[in-house]
Amino acid sequence: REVFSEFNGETIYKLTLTNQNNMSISCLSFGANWYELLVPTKNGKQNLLLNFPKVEDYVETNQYLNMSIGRTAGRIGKGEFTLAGKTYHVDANEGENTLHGGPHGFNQINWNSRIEGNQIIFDHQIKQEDDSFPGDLDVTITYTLTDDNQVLIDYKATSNVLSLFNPTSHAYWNLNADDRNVNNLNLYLRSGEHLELDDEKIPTGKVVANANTPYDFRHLKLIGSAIDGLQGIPEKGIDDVYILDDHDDSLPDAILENNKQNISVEIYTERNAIVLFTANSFGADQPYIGRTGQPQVGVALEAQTAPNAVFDSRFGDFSIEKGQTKHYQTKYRIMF
Ligand code: G6D
Repeated sequence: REVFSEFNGETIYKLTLTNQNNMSISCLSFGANWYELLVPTKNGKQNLLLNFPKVEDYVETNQYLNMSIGRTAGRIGKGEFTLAGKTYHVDANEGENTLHGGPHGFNQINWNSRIEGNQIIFDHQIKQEDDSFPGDLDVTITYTLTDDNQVLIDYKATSNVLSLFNPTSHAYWNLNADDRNVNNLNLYLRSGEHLELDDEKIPTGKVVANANTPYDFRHLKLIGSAIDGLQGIPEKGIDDVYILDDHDDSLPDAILENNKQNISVEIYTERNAIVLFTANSFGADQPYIGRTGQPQVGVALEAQTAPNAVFDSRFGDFSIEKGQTKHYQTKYRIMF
């Protein structure tokens, strides 16, 4: 553990693990952020994630770059939801809606941090008065690096009242050694349908089949070819909730691949959705280390419970009972 910087009167730490294959991961205590994933290549080391030089950049650009997200990933329309017959309102941070845990989510916290063996461990108790969600939630986020080149992110929480817990990682990937965006990378998603969203990106409750649309990634396909097929939509890119096919532990739910360099990442999750976000409006004003800000500078693949489960139990359940401990894990298998 080393000091990364001072920010708002607090010390931000950088924590690093290296495995026997010379692959390493680093995290920042601010936002329990996945700062870097370095793999050895012929020409030195290559970072497969986007990152910024300063904590201030993470706060100011508002992209949740590689942040831990909670208490709830995605959007809660009007910040309103009902649990056991009682209606709750949480703080809004995108118009009237609550995105990624609201204005005081996991991404704003400087977490307690330590290294134990091959794990980086963050913990924090987030209180109702901090983020307006019901009750106090004790959260532990653990990053494990194994000697077979897997990174496991484990989210564990215990609540003192009935509340919500739907965490994710907002890691942005780019597997290119050069300054290209991700349009030349192949993507696979084990998903036959995605959610219809309204103008504010709130799920309407309808699902749309991916087959025969640019959204179809059931076979490895260039991200750029999907984007080309979407030029008619204002955003010119993808920011959508993919519903995963029935869970199977042995199958990757997502694969991102740079087939020229033989680098790929497989993602395994027991959650029912992955949000695919292709960084559509990112620009040159954003100071990525070693990369030019541009549309599709990176791609986020956010494993989570579908965000509309909060209204509609057909899409799952991310409530957490009083006294209950919930546990979620996402596995990233890196090949290089
Ligand atoms: C998520 O789906 C959302 C995007 O709309 C948002 O812009 C991004 O996080 C920061 O992927």
